[in-house]
Parts: sequence; C-alpha cells; structure tokens
Amino acid sequence: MTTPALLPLSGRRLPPLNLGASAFPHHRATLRLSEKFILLLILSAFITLCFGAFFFLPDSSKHKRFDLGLEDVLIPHVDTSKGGKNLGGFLIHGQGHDEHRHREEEERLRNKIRADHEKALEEAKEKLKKSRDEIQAEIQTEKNKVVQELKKKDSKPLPPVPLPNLIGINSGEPADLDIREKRNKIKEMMKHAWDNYRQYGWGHNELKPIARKGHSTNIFGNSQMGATIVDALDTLYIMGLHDEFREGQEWIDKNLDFSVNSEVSVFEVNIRFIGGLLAAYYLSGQEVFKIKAVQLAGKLLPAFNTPTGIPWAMVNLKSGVGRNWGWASAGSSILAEFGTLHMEFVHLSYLTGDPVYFNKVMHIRKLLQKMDRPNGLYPNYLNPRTGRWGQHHTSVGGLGDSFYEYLLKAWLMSDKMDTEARKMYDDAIEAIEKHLIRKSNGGLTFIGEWKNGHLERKMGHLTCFAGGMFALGADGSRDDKAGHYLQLGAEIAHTCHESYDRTTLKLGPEAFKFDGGVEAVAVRQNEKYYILRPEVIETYWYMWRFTHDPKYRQWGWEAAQAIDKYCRVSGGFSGVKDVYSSSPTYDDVQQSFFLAETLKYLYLLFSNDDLLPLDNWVFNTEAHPLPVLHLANATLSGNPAYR
Ligand code: DMJ
Repeated sequence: MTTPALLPLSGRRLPPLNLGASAFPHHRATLRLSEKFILLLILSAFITLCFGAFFFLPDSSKHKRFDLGLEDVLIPHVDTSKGGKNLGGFLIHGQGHDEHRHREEEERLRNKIRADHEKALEEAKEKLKKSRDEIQAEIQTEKNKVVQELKKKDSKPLPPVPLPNLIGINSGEPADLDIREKRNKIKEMMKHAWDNYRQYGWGHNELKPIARKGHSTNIFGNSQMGATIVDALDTLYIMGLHDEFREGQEWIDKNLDFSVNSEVSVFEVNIRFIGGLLAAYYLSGQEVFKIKAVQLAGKLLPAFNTPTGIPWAMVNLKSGVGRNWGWASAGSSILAEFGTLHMEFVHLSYLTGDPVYFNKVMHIRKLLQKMDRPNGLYPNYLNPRTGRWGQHHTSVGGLGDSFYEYLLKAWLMSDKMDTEARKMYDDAIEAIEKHLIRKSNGGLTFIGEWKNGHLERKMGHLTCFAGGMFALGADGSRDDKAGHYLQLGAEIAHTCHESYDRTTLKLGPEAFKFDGGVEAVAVRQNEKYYILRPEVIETYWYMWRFTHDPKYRQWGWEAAQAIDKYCRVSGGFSGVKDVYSSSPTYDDVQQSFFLAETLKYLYLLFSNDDLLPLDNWVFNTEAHPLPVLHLANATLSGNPAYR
C-alpha cells in the first residue's frame, strides 16, 4: 500500500511515504481488519495534514501583504484615497529581502511537517503494538472523561427561589390505637414492597415479584431508570422510612442518567419522574431532586416541536425525536397525556425562573380553548400536525381522566387564582354530567364513555378517581353547587366500592358494565384483572377528608386486607388476572404506582388530616404532593422569576 505522491508544495515534491507492509515488517503477512482500519486512519490524517499545509502555508502574496504591515512603520504612508498605490510601492521596495525570508519560512514549515509526520507515525506504531483491549480501554477512558465533564456542567446549582410554605410533612399520627395499627400495617406493606424491589429489582423500573427480577414496559423505554425508586420516594418520606429514602436518594444521585438512547412516554415520565422528583425535593429539601427534575424536563421539551405545539406521546431522550402511539386514532396525541403536564411544568418554571415550561402548557390550554367541542365534550384524540380532533371518543377514564383532574388542580395549585382553569373545569364537568353520568336500574351512579354519538354503559377502574375529584372541586363550584358535587363524589365512591364488593377477591376489576342486567361487574375476561391500581382508594381518601364518614376508612381497610391476602407474595406484591376467581393467577408485576399511590392513599386514609393538608398541598395524578404556590395570578406574573 503506497500513498499517492505528495501534494505540491511550492513546486517541489516530498519523497513518497511508504505506509505499506514494508513499513511494518512484523505485520507483513496478515493485517487484521482493525489494523487496516488504523492504518487507513493514519493515512487519512497524513493526507489531511498535507492538504492543510498546502492551504494554510502563507502564499507569497499573503506574505507581501503581511510584510506591508511591518514595513508600514518604516516607509512614509501613501494616501490611497488620493490614487496613490502604496501596495505597489512597498512590493518594489522590499522584494529581495522578502523572498529570502519566505524561503526560510517555507523551509521551517516543511521541516515542522516532516517532524510531525514522523511523530504521528511513531505514535501509530506504538498504538499498533497495543492489544485491542488496551486500545478499547483508552477510548473508554476518554469517553468517560467527556461524560464526567458534561455531568459536572449539568449539575450546576439552580438559582435559589423562596420555598413555598411547607406544612404538615411529618405529622398525622392518629390517637386511636386501632387506626394507628392499621396505619402501621400499611407501612409494613410498603416495607415489604420496597425491600423486595431493593433486593431483586434495584435500579430496574419495576419488580417481577414471582420471578424475582427487574421488569419494565415500553412507557419507560429500554433503560433502567429506577422508576420504582423515584415513584416511591415521597411515600417513604411521609411514612418516616428515612433510611430507605436515603438509599433511593443515593441511587438517584449516582445513577439516574437521562442521556440515554431511550424512547419514553412524555406523560408517564412527567407524572412519575418529574412529579416524584419535585415532591421529593419539596419534602426533603435535597437539591439533587430538583436538579434531576430540571435535567429530565429539558429532555422532554423536544416533544413539543410539532406544528401545533401539542406534544408527541413519546420522545427519544437522546435524539429528541418524537412520535405518537401507533394505536391512537389517526396519529393523534392523547388528551390525558398532553393535558396532564400543567402542575409539574408550572413548578419547573417556578423553581428555575425559566418560563419555557409554563409557556408550553399555557400554549396547550390556549389551543384547546379555541377549539369547538362536540356537545361541550373534549374528545380524547387530537392530531398534533393538523390541530384537529381525531375520533370523537370522550372518557373520564383512560385517555381522558387526568386532563379534567389537572384543570381543577391548576386552579387549586395557584391558590385559586387561575380562574381560567377553574372555568374550563366547570364547563367540562357540566358537559360530562349531562352526557356521560347516569344511574343504573339498581340505583348506582356511573360515568360511561361517549363513542361517536353513543353512550357506552361501561366504567373503568381508572374512572373511579373522579369521585375524589368531584369532592375536591365541590368547594368553589359554579352556582354554589358544593353539596351536589360532594354528593356526586359519594355516589361514585359507592359504585366503585360495589365493583370491589361484587367480586370473589374483594378487589376491583379493570372495567365493569351497567348493561343487560349486569351492574358494576366485569363481563369480558380481559377486563377482570386488578393490577394494584389506586383510583378507588384515592376516592375513599378524598371522601374521608371531606366528610369524615367512617365508612371510607372501613372500605379502605377492606381493600388493604384484600391486597395483602391475594396480591402479596414472598417477593413483593403482584397484580391478579381474575378478581372473580377463588384461585387467582398472578400477572407478576409490582407496578411502581402501587408504592407511589395505592399505599400512600391508604396511609393517608389512616393518618390525621394534618399530614399533607389539602389547603397547602395538591397531589399530582401519580399522588406526588406539590405545594400550593401563592402566586399573584394565573400567569405567574407575581413570581419574581417571571417579571
Ligand atoms: C397512575 O399512573 C396515574 O394515576 C395515572 O393518572 C393513571 N393511572 C395510573 C394508575 O392506575
């Protein structure tokens, strides 16, 4: 292998350089592929060097101009504006002297290039003596250095902002012995779930409690992002499990890295990770959580780069490329996903002083306000390219649920200043009541789903959260209908309790019907599962806080006992596939929301109201408590960060 003749340098050629087998006799016989590659690299570096030299060596005309500057101080200035040619004058004046200097300069540069070549060759020879492993180790060390540098840059402290009033983060111990015991039992269940995850699934997103290994789903992408750790932190904190909390914090500090080539759900990452990190930050005051939340939020922002600003459902954390779920109507984004970002994003802007997050969610709100709503209802699907609704399907359960929840909570979180959000909530709830809420023949109030002009008399487990939402929104409702909404909340709680009570395991199915003589019972086999979901217990807790009716604690205790009896296995807690079967089979997944929500709501149900009081805290849809921000108005202009 020989190089082509060297590129001309001032009319002369350097001798050709042989990089072939003869240059490396010990490699003559067989050059492995990797070696050939390295040789090729050296060769290209060499050619680049020559090429560079050719272009960057000062040419004679440049020298002359350079000299001009030097000579200028010696020769009287000629006024070019008056037609004089100073350039010509100097050329003539300094020619002989210049040429000599140019030759010297060229010679010096040529020598330098030769020396550099030789040095590069020596280094290449040295490299080739090293084993493949050594070379790889060197490359890895270099890469690590770069990553460390980037991390240092990313972990810079954020500007301090005054923390909102953080009340009731360490209280709640009930005086009643029976209630205290129940509360301790819930804490013990949390310990069981955490310890097993710690032992068998640490760092994975979730746990397979039967197989005793890590588990994940596509919502978290293909990386081990420790979803259970992040989701569980605030529950650990309020339960006083501080050693466990610290373990989690340490893992997050050392391992939680968002520069991964992984496609995640924007909604899930927001409610579980950003919500979880922000709540952990507010409760503990540990900066690391705030920093991680902000880093992660930055990775979600590219999802908003759509023609309308309605974000994609998924985003690749590394490339920033977004897309929607293949199953969603006509490439649409989902109402409950793009409509469940507000709380976390407002807090991100509050904490960073950067309005970018606030602007993104306010843009979504403005766009929704401008759109026509069939029957006043929000369809679940919205195309982010065209800004048009997809299929006219409305639900207060899956695909729609937390959008309504976040309208109400945006108002509560703003210390009731965000009246725009309250109005949107009131309008939406009125349409829902009119078109979706019905009473069954047996007198059970249910919330059905609207599908292309027809009401499906089916309610999902997810929809059961609405009982708590109605109760939470009762105070401040339009036309002073507080009593009505509290009653509606109670009716939904009752219906959802029935859906539990009418099963063999006393655990609720995923969906239940009110049709053809069936009331609050699942009909299809694929709707009979219970995956440790929180919504029914969430509603019991809100109803308890607003009414102190002991039946809610009773119902909550029934659910806790059923979970402990049928879902507990030695390796943690598992969902069950059929709540109507006396010998249930397990789905072998301990969902992260079981620790974030189900156990937290149970614990709160058996705590006094001074633990996370609702006047000061608003729970995101994953049960992560965020403090009320006492801002001057809905646009946050009262916050110095936005002025
Ligand atoms: C949770 O991740 C959140 O509550 C979300 O809003 C929908 N439901 C799951 C748990 O069932």
